[in-house]
Amino acid sequence: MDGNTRLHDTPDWIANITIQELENNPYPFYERLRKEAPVAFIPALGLYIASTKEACRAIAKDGETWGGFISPAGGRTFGHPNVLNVNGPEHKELRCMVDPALQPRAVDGYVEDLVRPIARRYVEAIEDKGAADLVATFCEPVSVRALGDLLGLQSVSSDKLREWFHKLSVSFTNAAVDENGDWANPEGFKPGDEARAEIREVVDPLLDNWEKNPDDSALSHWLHDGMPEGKTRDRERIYPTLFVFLLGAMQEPGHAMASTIAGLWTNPEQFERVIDNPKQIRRAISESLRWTSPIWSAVARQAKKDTTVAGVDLPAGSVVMLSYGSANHDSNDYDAPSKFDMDRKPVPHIAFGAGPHACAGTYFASEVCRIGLEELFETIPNLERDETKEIDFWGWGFRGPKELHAKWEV
Ligand code: V55
Repeated sequence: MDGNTRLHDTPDWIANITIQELENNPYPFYERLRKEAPVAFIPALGLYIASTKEACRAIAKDGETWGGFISPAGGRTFGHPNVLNVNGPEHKELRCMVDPALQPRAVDGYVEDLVRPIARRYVEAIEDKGAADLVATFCEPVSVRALGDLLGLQSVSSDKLREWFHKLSVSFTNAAVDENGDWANPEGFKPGDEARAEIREVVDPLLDNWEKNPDDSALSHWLHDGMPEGKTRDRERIYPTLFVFLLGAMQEPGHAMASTIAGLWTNPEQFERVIDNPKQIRRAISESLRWTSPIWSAVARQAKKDTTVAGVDLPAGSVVMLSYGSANHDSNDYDAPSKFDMDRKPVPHIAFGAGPHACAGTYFASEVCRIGLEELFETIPNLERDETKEIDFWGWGFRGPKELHAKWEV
């Protein structure tokens, strides 16, 4: 690590924070950060964190000063170049590769036919059971199957896709460094290494086929779009971004659906209203993304030049993590931010980021959640929380309920 730590007088409460504490419950620490140190150097991470809405938004939107950057553990997990950590023409090329299938107009053309049958299939599998963990039986399977089928991974089972995002996530969030800046848990990257090797084994033959026989799947387009006649995109330019997708884009719509249900369970009147009026599902999802942002603290930026944010001087090269889950609890923007309240004043959240690296899947993910929850609530309108089981939210990089136990009369 560089000498960053020495430039800063880090108070004990910041110096002693551990990633485990943040993963269990990041909110108390961040509440203090927002008040006392909106941009703070965190020795356990070897980088800065921005925690307020204002600081996160200012950094994310200023593509002149700030380049997309991936956390060291993220870079170790995905490899280079991936869409999160390139800028300028290289970023443009990768966004031109991933964006077409995710444009709202394109999504509107296929999303009903893609997602509704998937959601129906998974809800039918639990409908007669009277009880289920909705994370494992519904939210995650719908999330991975929707994107899996869009990409062209129909031959990969939902359980395998869930295993992949889980392993990549373990590796991505293995962010702790020791006092020398070396990995605190090098073996924590093994699950990601395993997943990457298996993904390549499974996807290489699919790419072989799409090279000769292009079809409508998104991955076939990733190979062919924007390439000169007779050429396909080099796989080494595809895989790192595919790993990004197979983690966040697979996992987060599931987190969002689960958090929406959990949020509604904290507010029975609003839950009932949403069940009775499915049009309100969109608003419930939007409030849930603010309330428990699925990508809680997983993106970063690097300063291209010396700059100052929230009164903190940041030399060129400084890396700042944007903790959107904290920004979305900023009391400057939201009254009682820890309350789920879909009737609150609609101040836009920043769960999908902002600026040049704003989420490519904003619309697709929201539609997957909407259709999934429409099918679930329509088929099981008497869905209730199983009060005998705790709801444990977990995660700092990515956050959502680990399990969600529901019951209903059959
Ligand atoms: C991010 C997104 C990802 C991912 C890791 O925005 C980090 C941050 C869309 O996937 O896999």
